[in-house]
Amino acid sequence: MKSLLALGVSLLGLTTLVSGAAISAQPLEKSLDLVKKTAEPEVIELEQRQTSCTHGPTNRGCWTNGFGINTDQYTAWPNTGRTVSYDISITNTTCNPDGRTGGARVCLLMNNRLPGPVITANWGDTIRVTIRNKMQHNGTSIHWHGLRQLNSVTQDGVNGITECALAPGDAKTYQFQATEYGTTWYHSHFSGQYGDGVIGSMVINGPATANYDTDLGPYVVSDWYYITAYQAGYRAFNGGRGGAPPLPDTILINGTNKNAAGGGAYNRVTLTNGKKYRLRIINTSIDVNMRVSLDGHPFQVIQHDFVPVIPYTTNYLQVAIGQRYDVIITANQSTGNFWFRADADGACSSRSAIQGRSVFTYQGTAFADPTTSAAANPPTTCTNDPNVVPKTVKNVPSAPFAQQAQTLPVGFGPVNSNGQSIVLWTVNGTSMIVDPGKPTLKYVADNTLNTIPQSYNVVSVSESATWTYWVIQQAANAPGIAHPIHLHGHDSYILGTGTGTFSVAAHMSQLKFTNPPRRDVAYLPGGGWLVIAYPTDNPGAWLMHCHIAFHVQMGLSVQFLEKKNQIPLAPPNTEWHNTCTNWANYQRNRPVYPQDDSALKKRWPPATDDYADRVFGQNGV
Ligand SMILES: *[C@@H]1O[C@H](CO)[C@@H](O)[C@H](O)[C@H]1NC(C)=O
Ligand SMILES: *[C@@H]1O[C@H](CO)[C@@H](O)[C@H](O)[C@H]1NC(C)=O
Ligand SMILES: *[C@@H]1O[C@H](CO)[C@@H](O)[C@H](O)[C@H]1NC(C)=O
Ligand SMILES: *[C@@H]1O[C@H](CO)[C@@H](O)[C@H](O)[C@H]1NC(C)=O
Ligand SMILES: *[C@@H]1O[C@H](CO)[C@@H](O)[C@H](O)[C@H]1NC(C)=O
Ligand SMILES: *[C@@H]1O[C@H](CO)[C@@H](O)[C@H](O)[C@H]1NC(C)=O
Ligand SMILES: [Cu+2]
Repeated sequence: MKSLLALGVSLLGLTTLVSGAAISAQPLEKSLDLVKKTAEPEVIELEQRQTSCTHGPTNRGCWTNGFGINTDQYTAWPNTGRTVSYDISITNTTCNPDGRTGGARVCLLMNNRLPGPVITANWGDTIRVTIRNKMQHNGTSIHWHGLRQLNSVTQDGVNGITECALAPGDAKTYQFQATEYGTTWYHSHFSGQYGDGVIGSMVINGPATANYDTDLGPYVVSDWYYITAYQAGYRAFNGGRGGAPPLPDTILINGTNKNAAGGGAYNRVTLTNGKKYRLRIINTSIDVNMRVSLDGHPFQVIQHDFVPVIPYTTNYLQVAIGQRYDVIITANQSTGNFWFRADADGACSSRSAIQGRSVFTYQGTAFADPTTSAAANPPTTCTNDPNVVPKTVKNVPSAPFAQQAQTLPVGFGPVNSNGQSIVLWTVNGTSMIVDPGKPTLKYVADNTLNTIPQSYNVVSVSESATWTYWVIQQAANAPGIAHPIHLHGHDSYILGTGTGTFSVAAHMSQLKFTNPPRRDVAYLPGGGWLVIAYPTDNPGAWLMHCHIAFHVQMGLSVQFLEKKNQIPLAPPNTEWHNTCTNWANYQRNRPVYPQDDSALKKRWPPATDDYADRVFGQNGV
């Protein structure tokens, strides 16, 4: 790389230079027309602004002055000064997305839509969303999946960790900057609520690693149950009526599908010959990992999660819950109807044979059910795409690994809960249970972290280390299920995965420290290990959990406490504190439903079977 001075770039106005390994937490000033790049934490380079380029179909790599596909999103972003605002109400209503004969069921929807509204912003914009809890009997909190929330942990939306749940009737305005670009979703983090419909997609426009003509927008692929997520969640608990989670009934694509009896409708997309389309695939399932393909049209992958990648082509994508793939489809055929397929992925322990279908039709062709076939050789193992190369090269120091890496075993088995032995998921021996009315950040604010319950499963990240390294290990007693592990506050640098038990002696040489894949959801293979790293540059309490909703309800979570003395807390007497007062008042009025899971379990099992019948009774299951 050329040096800054050789490029003749003025340093005037440059107030924040990153020094040492700590990556700057300060957004650049608006007047600062420079892009900072951190190839190695120790090396800071500055690139000249890209002046003569206009973002468009043939020039997707550039964005705006000084910012493009070569910008390191972790350290630089445009400060647009623009705010996009949304007002979203969550209501308790009914819906029947695949028109099944049994009729509608209870759904919890955002602005009465499934999925909820698409939030659209440009890279660097401020996103402001007012969330109104208009449900009668549930709290809520909304998480902006994958957004780093750099120095804004109070906006991460995890009740019991970063905020108090919003009581029925309460509202909160979340505000944060889109420091990264790409595709994501937002969803409730209150118990299993998102599975009943409290999800929406988010598009943050920015540069891309390959050109395309048209952005088709988000394509939300999700499993769906004819019972509610709470009913399914109840059955998933050992001691419930079954043991294993129930199977979903169908897969919805952008909120719709046909049902087995032929009712309902397929989602439809129209293509024009000769054009290239960007499709933003998002898996918002609660239980099912998906295998996604479009007959006759390979996918060119340009980005996964918020990480742009060197483009590569594949017929099939394995999409874990919470993961996103931005792909380009080339409409190289002149006529026809083609199946888009989203099937439960047997290779990733998804046991159901359910299928999601939608139809891509060429302009000029009459719409009909396609007769096309899927590509040969679907993947047979569940992987993290080890060959994916992030566009922005980021290397992880390997020297501290052996000494600093710590192991977090993921277990399944009896734990003692209120004197009873019940079967739950654990991380390092603890099944997480938090109190939605007493978040970790409250303990931080009150300086009472020494009294935080063990069930909060707080793990401290070293204050002095610039990188932190974690071995997530399936414990010997764990069933051979792959878990999509989601980290808040950071992208995981995926150093490696494997089967058996990880050891430095046996596996160090297999780890990838040079530009490893990065993303915010990574598979922990069944009977194996996942090794991740991340830079300790974002003070906060960051949840890391399995994104299978039943597993998070059953405690498969840990929280990393990072730089606890530098966490930006909400000032006194602000909305953040009011929501806690409102939640406490709601609890005093004896809510209809007691907390019976991680909140993300206080009381288990339900006192009597009546409780279960009350829950199950409501939809005539
Ligand atoms: C939604 O409404 C149903 C009755 O239609 C009720 O049983 C249930 O408790 C309500 N759920 C929430 C979260 O308000
Ligand atoms: C949320 O509401 C559902 C009914 O819609 C109920 O089954 C569940 O127990 C409620 N959970 C809490 C913690 O309020
Ligand atoms: C999916 O639905 C959203 C609206 O909810 C729309 O903006 C988007 O374009 C749709 N995706 C496709 C690929 O049609
Ligand atoms: C969504 O993720 C779940 C769990 O990781 C997976 O089982 C399912 O196959 C995925 N669905 C799609 C359409 O990718
Ligand atoms: C379109 O492209 C795909 C993948 O490159 C190829 O398999 C197919 O034969 C092409 N179809 C036509 C009509 O050219
Ligand atoms: C895991 O639990 C053990 C036993 O309680 C404890 O000594 C260890 O510090 C924990 N590991 C981490 C990373 O917190
Ligand atoms: Cu899991």
